Parts: sequence; structure tokens; C-alpha cells
Amino acid sequence: YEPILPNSSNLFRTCKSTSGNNNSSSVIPVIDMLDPNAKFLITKACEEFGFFKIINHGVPDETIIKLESDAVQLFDLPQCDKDKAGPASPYGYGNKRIGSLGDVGWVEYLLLPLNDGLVSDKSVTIPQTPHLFWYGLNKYVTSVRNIACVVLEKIADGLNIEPKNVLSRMLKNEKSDSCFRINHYPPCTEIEAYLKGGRNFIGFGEHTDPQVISIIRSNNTTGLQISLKDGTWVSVPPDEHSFFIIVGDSLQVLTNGRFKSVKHRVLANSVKSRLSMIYFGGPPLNEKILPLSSLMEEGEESLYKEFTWQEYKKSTYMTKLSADRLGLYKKN
Ligand code: GA4
Repeated sequence: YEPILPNSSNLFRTCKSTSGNNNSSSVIPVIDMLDPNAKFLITKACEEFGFFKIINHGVPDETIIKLESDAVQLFDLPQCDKDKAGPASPYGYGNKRIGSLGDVGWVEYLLLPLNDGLVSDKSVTIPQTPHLFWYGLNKYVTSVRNIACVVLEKIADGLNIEPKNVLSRMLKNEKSDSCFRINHYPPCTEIEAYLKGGRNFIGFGEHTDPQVISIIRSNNTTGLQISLKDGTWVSVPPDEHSFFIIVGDSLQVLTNGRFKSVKHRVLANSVKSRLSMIYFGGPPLNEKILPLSSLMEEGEESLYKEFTWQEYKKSTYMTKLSADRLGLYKKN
């Protein structure tokens, strides 16, 4: 692999600095999972933002911190060791390249498939990775999948649809096509020049997540931004004790557009490194992604053409990161 340097700017997507409200602490909904009204607040947040933060989620700090420190060590390995786990096609270790169509970012990552909800230590070979890394990873993944299912059950409840597991069963299914990603954004000193010029430097370019729901946790470094309905980018203040929930394209279709998958991106940081861990909850490959019948009002028609998760996943990998993937499936 040839290293891609930030000054080969034609390869990197920069973007105009955020216009409008950049101080988002007041904008992003925070939901206390122990609040009896959580189901309504979550549903509202999914409709308005496709994004929210949860507190009192019940995942012990140790589980999170252990995986985070293991991940820091992993990205600290010599480049040649990390490269042995790559390239990410699509799973494995990836460095700067995202997907296979030329997208790049100031990021290195590990992308792992989940099999019956767990990561197998056979899925990628990382030299010097202790057995306990996989143990801690699976402990974490199991906890966040649980959270995703609780959130999805609260959504079904908030939308007043039956059965309550109509969404969570897709993630609990042994054939669920979910995956797990650890992103490391090293500090990028060269970006000062871009920032001075009023431009941002991209860690991970704008996109929506194709799956049903994503659960993200990061260390205390800024960078994540979400796009509001009016197109304004707002920075998400980091919070290492909380999880952020992202509505994916599939959930947009399952709710016939009531929820919107949220466009998000990560800006590179010039000083601190950012580490994020994301669980992407996806349905089984053969699952038909279509509006939930219990949600549809009389006479309401699907806004989307029918497709299976396998079809959508395939078309996802044939599009650039920032593409409007669902656009292809909208009925005219
Ligand atoms: C975005 C969400 C998840 O990170 C991901 C990404 C995937 C990849 O990194 O391999 C994709 C991207 C994501 C959407 C478009 C395609 C596929 C990179 C890319 C350019 C794992 C996923 O499922 O879709």
C-alpha cells in the first residue's frame, strides 16, 4: 500500500466548516433509559433527528474501558502487523481507504463480521492479539446488541405496534447480518492549514448507515457531526459514558419514512486521537425490508420498492460513501 498523505488533497474530501448552529449540546436529545417515558422520547428523537444519546444504559464502565484500552494497544502495533489483518474487503483492518470505490479518510479501522451475535477470533488474524481481546470484545458486543434490542423494543412500544419484538428479532436472529467496527482517528497535524482556510478535514466522510440501527461509543475526543433536516451540520459533544444511537436506512424503510436515517461524518482532529466503537445491527440476509404492516394506516402505501437486506447490502457496496443509497429504492 502506498501511504496516502493529507497533502494529496485531491484524494481527500474536505468540506466547508459548519455553518449555523455548531453548539449542539442543547439540540441532541438525551434519553434516560430508566425514564418511564423513554419509549415516547426515543420515538420522537428518531422522527426528528434519527439520532440521540442514551444514559443509564446499564453497561458497566469496565466492559467499555477494557475494550477501549485493548483497541488502543492494537492500533499501536507496528504497521506491518496491522496490515496482516488487512485489507478490509470488506472485513479486516483498513487504513485510510473506506469501501472499494475510492473513498478515503484520516482513519484506520477494524471491521468485523458478527456470527450469531459474536465475533470469531478466526474472522481476522491480528498478530500478537491475546485471546482475552476477543473475550472482552464479545462481552462488549453482547452488551451493545442488548441495548440495541431494548431500544428497538421501546420504539415498537412507542409506535404502539405489536409484537414488541417485531424489530429486535432481526438482531437477535442467529442469522442477523450485523457487524462491529473500531475506528481510530490519529491526530492529524497537517489539518491546521485547512482549518485556517475555513475548511474541515475529513476523518470519515458523510454517509448514512445502511443497517437498522447503530450504537456508537467514543472516547472523549470531538469529531462526530450529524446533519439536521435543514442540512446544517452540528457537532456532537463526546461523552465516553454514554452511547449514541443512529437510525439506519433499513429502519427508515421499516417505518415507511416516519424515521429518517441520519447523515453523519467525522472530522479529523489536530491534537487528540479519537477512538470509536460501533455496533451495526442488521437483519438476516433474506429478510424483506418493507414497512411494518402493523404501522401502516389504512390506505397507506409503501414509499419504497421491495427489497431484501442482501440486495440492499449488495447495492451499498456498489455505491460511494456519500451516495443517497435509498434513493434508488424510492417509488416515484
Ligand atoms: C457505512 C456504515 C458501516 O461503517 C459500513 C460501511 C461500509 C464499509 O466501510 O465497508 C461502506 C459504508 C458503510 C457504506 C457505503 C460503502 C460500504 C463503505 C462504502 C463506501 C460497514 C456499512 O455497512 O456501510
